[in-house]
Amino acid sequence: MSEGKKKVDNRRTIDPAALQVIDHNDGNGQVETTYERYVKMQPQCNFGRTGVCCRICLQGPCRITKKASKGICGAHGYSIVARNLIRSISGGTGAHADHSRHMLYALMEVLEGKAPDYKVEDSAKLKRVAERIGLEVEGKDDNELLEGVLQQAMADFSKITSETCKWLETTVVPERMEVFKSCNINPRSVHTTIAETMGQTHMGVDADPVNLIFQGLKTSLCDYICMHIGTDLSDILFGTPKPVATEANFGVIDPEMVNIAVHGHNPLLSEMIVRQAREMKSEAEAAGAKGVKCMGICCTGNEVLMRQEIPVLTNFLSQELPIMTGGIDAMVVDVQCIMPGIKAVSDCYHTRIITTMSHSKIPGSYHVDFSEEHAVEKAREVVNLAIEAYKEREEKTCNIPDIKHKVIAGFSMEAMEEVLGAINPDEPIKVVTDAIDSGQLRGVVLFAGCNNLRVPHDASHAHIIKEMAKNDVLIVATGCAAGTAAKLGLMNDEAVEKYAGEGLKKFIHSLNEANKDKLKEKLPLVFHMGSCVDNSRAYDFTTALARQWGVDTPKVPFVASAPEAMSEKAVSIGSWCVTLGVPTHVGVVPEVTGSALVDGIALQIAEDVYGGYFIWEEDPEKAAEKILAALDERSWKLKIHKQTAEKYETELSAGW
Ligand code: MSK
Repeated sequence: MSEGKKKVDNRRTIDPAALQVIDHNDGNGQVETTYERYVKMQPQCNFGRTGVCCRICLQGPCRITKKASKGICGAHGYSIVARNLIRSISGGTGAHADHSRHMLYALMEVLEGKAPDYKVEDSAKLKRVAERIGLEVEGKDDNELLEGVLQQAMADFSKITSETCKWLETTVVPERMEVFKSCNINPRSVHTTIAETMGQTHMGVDADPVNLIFQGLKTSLCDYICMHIGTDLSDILFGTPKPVATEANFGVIDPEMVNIAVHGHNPLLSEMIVRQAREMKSEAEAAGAKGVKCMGICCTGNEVLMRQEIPVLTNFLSQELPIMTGGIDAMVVDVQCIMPGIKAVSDCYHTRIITTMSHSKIPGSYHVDFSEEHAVEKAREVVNLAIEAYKEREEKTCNIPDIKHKVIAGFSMEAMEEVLGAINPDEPIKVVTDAIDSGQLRGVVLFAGCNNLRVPHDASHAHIIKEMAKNDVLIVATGCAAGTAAKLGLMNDEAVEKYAGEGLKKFIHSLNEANKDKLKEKLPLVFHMGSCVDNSRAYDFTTALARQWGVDTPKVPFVASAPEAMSEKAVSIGSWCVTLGVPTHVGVVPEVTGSALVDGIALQIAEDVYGGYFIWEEDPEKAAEKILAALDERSWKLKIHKQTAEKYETELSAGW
C-alpha cells in the first residue's frame, strides 16, 4: 500500500518531550505544525519523488511515463534524474558556501579593524591552518597569518584557474587527489564549479548522465572545501571546541528566565547573543525574570553548544514545538533549515520570531539587521526584544515538558586527539587503529544529517545508534543526528553503561581512566563533532585513520549514516562522502530511483571509481546490518593485508 493510502498519523516522533507538546496541542489548541502539514500533504507526487519530473525549461513540467518516455526536448529519464540530482548538490553547496563565505567576510573585517567586537580567539589554530595550507609561518604575527589564510580561502572560493584548491589538497590523502585528477573532477573553485553545474544542466547542454553525475561529484568536493573552510575559520574566530557539559531537550527551558532560542547555522550573531545574554542579567531582573537563558536549535545550536556549553533545545523537525510550550520569549534565526511555519505558530503565543540576515527573512517577523561592524549592539537589540516579550508571557499557557538529559559534547578533532593522546601521546590515532586491528572496535560510524517526516522523527537515528553501540562501533555525530543523540540521552556516560557492547565499553573506560585528571566528566557514548559544516571534522578523522594505517580512505572501516536525510545540503554531503571513499547509508531514498542508470551509478559504479558508495535503506534494522557489513568487509581486508605485509616484511599493498 502506498504511503498516501496509509493512515499517516501526526505523532510521527519518538521524542517524549515532542509527543507531550503535540498531544497537549491536540487537546487544547488549533496550532498547526509540520507534523499536521505532512499528513495533509499526502499523497505526494511520485514523479517528483523518483526524480523524473523536469522543470528546467518553460515547456515543462515534463514527466516520464510509459506513454511519454522522453521529455518534449527529447531528454531521457536518466538525463532528467541526473540533472535534478546535481542541481540539488549545487543547492547544498551554495548553502554551505554562503555560510562559510560569511565567516570569511567577518574575518576580513576583523583584519581591517572594521569589526571591533570580534578578534582572533584561537591563534594556535590559525597557525596550524596556515602551516597546513603551506604558508610560511615563522616570524609572522596573527594579522600576517590571517591575511595569508584569507587570501587562500578566497582563491579556493572563486578562482577560475586550474591550480588545486588548498582546502582539498591538504586535508585528504594524496591517493584521493590522484583519483580526482584522473577522473577530471578536481575543482577550480567553489563558485566556479557551482556556476559550471548550473550552466551544464541548463536546457540543451549536457544530456550524458555519467558526465552529469561526475560534475555533481566535482561540485560535492566544493561542498567539502567550503565546509572545511567554515570549520577552520569558525575555530580561528571563536575557538576550537573542547569537551563541555550541558543538557538537552525541552526541559532546559526555564520558566523563571527570559528564554532565547538561537536557530539556524551561522555562529556570528549567536555567539554575541550568548555573550550579551550573560551580561544583561540586570535588565532581565528589572522585567521580573532571574536572568536570560540561551538554548539552541539545529546547527547554530550545535555551534554554541560546542564552544559555549549552551543547552540543546531540539533538532530540525520539532523546531516549532518549543514555542508551543509558552516558555520561549524569542526565537532568533539566521540561515538554513528554518521552517517558515514558526511564524504562524508564534502568532498564537507571545514569542518573537527575529530574523537577522538580509537574505533570510520571514514575512511578519521582527528583523534585526545583523552587521559585523555593530555585532554587540545588534545582539543587545535581540536580547531586549526577548525581555520585552517576557513581560507578555502568560504563566497559564506555559506547559514545559520536564524532560532533559545530560550532554557531554565538544569533540573537535583536536579534542579527540587530546583524549586519545592521554594513552598514546606520540600517535593518538593509533589508539583507535589498534582497537580496530585487535577487534575491540568494529570501526567508526558518523551519524550526520537531518530529520525527515518520511520516517518517524528520531526513530531511525536512535535505533541505528544503539545497534552500533551494542556492536562495538565508535560513534561520532554532527548536525541534527547529534541533536537526536543529545535529547534522547545517548550523549553521556550513562549511555555507555546502558548501550555499549563489551569492546566499546572497555575502549571508552580505558580513555576515561587515562584522562581522569584532565576531564571533568566521563566520556559519552556518542562523540559530538559539531554542526553540519563540521562534517569536515569527521572526515579529518577518516583521513587521520587512513594516514595511520598508511592506506587510501576507501580502505578505512569508517561509514557515514544519514538515517533521516532531508536537505539539499545532506545530498551534497552524502555525495562528497562517497567521492572521498566512504560507504554512505541514507535512510530516505533520494529522488533518483526513476532512472535505473543513475541509481546504479550511486550504488555501484561510484564504488568502482571512488571506493565509496551509497546504501539506500529505510528500515533501520536492515540499515544497521548493512552498515556493520560495510565495516566488517573493510576491517577484514585490512587485517589480511596487514598480516601479509608483516609476513613478507613489506609495505602494506595499495592495489586492493
Ligand atoms: S541543521 S541540514 S536539518 S542536519 Fe544543520 Fe539539521 Fe540537516 Fe539542517
